[in-house]
Amino acid sequence: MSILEILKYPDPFLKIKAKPVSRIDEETRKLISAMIETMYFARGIGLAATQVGADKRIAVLDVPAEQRAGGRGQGENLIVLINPEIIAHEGETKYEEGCLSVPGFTADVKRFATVVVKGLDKNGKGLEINAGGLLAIALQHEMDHLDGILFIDRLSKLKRDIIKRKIKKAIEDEKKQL
Ligand code: GNR
Ligand code: NI
Repeated sequence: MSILEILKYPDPFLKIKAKPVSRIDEETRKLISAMIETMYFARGIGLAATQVGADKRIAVLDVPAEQRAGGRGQGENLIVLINPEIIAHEGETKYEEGCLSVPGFTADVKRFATVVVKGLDKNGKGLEINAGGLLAIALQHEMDHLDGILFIDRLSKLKRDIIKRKIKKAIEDEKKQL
């Protein structure tokens, strides 16, 4: 059991392009378990290894299926993705995104509406996911993290500058309170 610290913008580690995983060893398996626990603890629908300071192309996701009474429990939709790649995409969609590394801020981000993602599962077995809706968005958001890209980097320069200024101000205000 271990909850990892989630790095926050503007931590420079969030800008690195993570390295592919070549072998799923004990250390990698431990990292994956800790990422899953951390994602649930932080109530996120996804988490990328770079957000917890690990230079590896690994993402975990649990996007709830259609919200319904007595909806599914934790773990039902858990996805562990190693070395993910988008091999096909269609259309365009906009969604108000948030990020555990940019707490307290959201913005509309343009993404592909559907994606086909291939990668490896936690056992190193090939995996292909056909996704639309929020899962497609979350997959693109997590894969961006593995390339050092945050959702705020996907905004127009004007919107990006405004949100970055707001974030800086929030960080400064927080410091003053200490
Ligand atoms: O928990 C999260 N919610 C979310 C909502 C809309 C679009 C993307 C996300 S991902 C985010 C968790 C996170 O920061 N993963 O990197
Ligand atoms: Ni994020």
